[in-house]
Amino acid sequence: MGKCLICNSVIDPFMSFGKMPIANGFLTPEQFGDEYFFDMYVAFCPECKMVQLTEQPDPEKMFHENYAFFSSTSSRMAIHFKEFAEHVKKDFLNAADPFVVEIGCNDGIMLQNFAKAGIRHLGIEPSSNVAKVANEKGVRTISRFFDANLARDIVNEHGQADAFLAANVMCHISNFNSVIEGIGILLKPKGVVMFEDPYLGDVIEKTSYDQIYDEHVFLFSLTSIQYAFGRLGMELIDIEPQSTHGGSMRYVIAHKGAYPVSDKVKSQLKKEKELGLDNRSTYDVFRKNCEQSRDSLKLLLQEIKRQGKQIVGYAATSKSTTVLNYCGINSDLIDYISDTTPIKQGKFSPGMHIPVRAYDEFVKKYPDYAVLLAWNHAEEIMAKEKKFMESGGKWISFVPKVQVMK
Ligand code: DWN
Ligand code: SAH
Repeated sequence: MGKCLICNSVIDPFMSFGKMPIANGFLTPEQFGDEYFFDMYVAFCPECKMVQLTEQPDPEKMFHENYAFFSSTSSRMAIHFKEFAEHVKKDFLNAADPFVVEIGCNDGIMLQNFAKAGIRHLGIEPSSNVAKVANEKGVRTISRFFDANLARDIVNEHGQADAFLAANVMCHISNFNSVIEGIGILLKPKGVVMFEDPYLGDVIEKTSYDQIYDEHVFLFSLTSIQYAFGRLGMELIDIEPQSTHGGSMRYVIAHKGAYPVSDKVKSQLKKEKELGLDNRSTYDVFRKNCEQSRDSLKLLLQEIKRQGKQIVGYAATSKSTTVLNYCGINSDLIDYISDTTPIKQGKFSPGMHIPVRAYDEFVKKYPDYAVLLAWNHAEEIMAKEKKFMESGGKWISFVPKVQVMK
């Protein structure tokens, strides 16, 4: 039993993933002995319907000067954020000398588009190594955690914002009420908030349980977002569903009464009811689906290994930390994980300690099978790995179901 991070109601976990390490905590053998683990329980709040972890490691343990995820590792995501920025510029920045704030701007993948256009902007990025890359690109970035106090400082120094943007970060922040309060302070009366995160509806439909890990303290739906912002004087006015990261939802929010509410909000809220996102029993079914997925993935890998074939992992994603640890997949089954991020290479995966190797190794000698740990980037990866498939290599996927891909 714990308390809901949004409305303080009593919440009861519907599922445990067991002990989990820091998802992006790639480590060296000397560090194996004091690796940090926490109990990963997931709960559904019967009052405000927010799906959440009951325990999250301290933010400083996850986001720091050695943060291992660099947004610009995906060229498809660079295009996505360019389009996002174009949309904001065209439809929401009509004021003279507009000001754009983005939290979790990482290496500047989105804000670079505003910087290049000479638009006044500010990135808030606590992981100082990725913030440094953003600054080097000409993206003005400060290395702080966003909350209501920081919002006041920003208003004092720069004035209020026309647009508040965030991608794959709002769901990372456990003091969410302080973030909403901060947005209320920071945003001009007619300003807009646009943020996107993996969508709970997709996670439930696809059994993509790997979207749950330390950084992802919340899985949002329209129902829970409407509640969380509504209680602090703001309003969900529109949505823009996205195909990125396996199915995401972009929420458009403003001060209450500033804009009309789109019909899309109403019809998606109705869909959420039909999907049962407001109902505890949905999460009991989800847990059973996760258990089934876990058992069949492990069986499939064991069977392939028995045939004497080589299996590697493709992309040392944060999500893979959940899959590998929950399923108990270690280097007996997966020889190594190929990844393009220099800071991860030569290290070992969190918890299961599978070696992470440079992408060159994968290309030099293609394995028999590759587990598609970045299934959310399947399109981008399939397009560049034609030779692997021509050499007879096969993909193993586990979302939306466990299978050897044809
Ligand atoms: O929410 C988050 C999302 C946006 O990014 C963060 N909490 C952390 C991170 O999650 P992830 O690590 O699961 O993200 P991706 O984008 O699914 O995976 C990135 C990793 O995959 C990087 O280590 C690079 C690697 N990769 C690769 O080796 N080859 C990625 C692609 C596209 C490739 O072709
Ligand atoms: N927006 C990027 C990065 C997502 S990863 C993308 O979509 O690819 C999440 C990022 O949020 C990390 O870079 C992390 O350092 C940052 N972050 C975590 N907590 C934060 C907070 N309280 N305020 C601002 N950024 C935060």
